[in-house]
Amino acid sequence: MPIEVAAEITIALQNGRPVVALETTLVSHGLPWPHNLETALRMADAVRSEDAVPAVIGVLDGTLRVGLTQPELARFAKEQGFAKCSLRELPLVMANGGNGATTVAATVEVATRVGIGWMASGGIGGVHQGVEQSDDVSADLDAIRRSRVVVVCSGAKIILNLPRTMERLETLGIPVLGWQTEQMPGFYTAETGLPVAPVWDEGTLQRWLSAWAELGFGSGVVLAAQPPANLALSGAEVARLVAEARASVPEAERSGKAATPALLAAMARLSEGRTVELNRELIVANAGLAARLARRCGIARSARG
Ligand code: PSU
Ligand code: MN
Repeated sequence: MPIEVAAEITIALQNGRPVVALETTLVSHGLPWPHNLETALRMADAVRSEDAVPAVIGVLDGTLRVGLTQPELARFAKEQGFAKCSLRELPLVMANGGNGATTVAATVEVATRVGIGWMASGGIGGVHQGVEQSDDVSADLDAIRRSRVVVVCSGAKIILNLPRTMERLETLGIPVLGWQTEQMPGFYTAETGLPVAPVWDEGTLQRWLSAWAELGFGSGVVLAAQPPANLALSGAEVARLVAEARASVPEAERSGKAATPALLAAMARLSEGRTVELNRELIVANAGLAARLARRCGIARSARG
């Protein structure tokens, strides 16, 4: 396999220890320097503090790597020219000997290949606003459907068309569970008004995951947790911010690969950094939660099919 897996991760997987995959797009394209590096390191620490092993994924000098070291992560944070790699960009960057950051889509696919069953992110991609014209739907959704990964996140990114994103998840047969919430979290807010199946405790989650694995329908799972309450925005605040961000971004950057980074950057600017702080904290919290749940509720990979 053209994937280089760090020895620590291979050993952890062999011994049935919990491993949590982490993406690098939020490092290279999602957060500004130096918050991006600090957040990536805190994510990895949050996983380790729950006695699990972090598996940061990305392409470095043409090699697809699972388990990047601290100095390597610093390159993703600092250097220019790291491509945003969804599935189809991966082989191109590898063939060119280049550098690439993985999106949720690429991360869950690679995780599935190497037998990692959990991943943490901020917000997943989904159906974009203006989809009627652009047809822009993130590859994250279809990749999660094909994967065998539980994606712990704060729902889908608030810049998206969230009702349509929920419909698409339903169409794809991807289970969406609300971790201790009955409302789908919306990245920077807990208030989207969209209903989601709640799971209140670890025992229920463990039984749910076992049943899902036994049924063998073969899809990943979205486990959505609320953003930290002390920093989260109200539904009204976030709606205003998204509208302002969309108005401030040139038409050409409202869809396509540039859309997500451009809109997140606009929201950061307009909120004077508040969304950056929130983004950082929710990512770190999700990493810790994924690690804890992987340890307590994870089931043997063989059972996952
Ligand atoms: N969540 C964040 N910041 C990000 C992303 C998610 O908090 O930068 C990234 C993820 O890598 C996700 C990608 O897979 O945005 C989705 O991009 P697109 O909408 O172009 O598919
Ligand atoms: Mn897109």
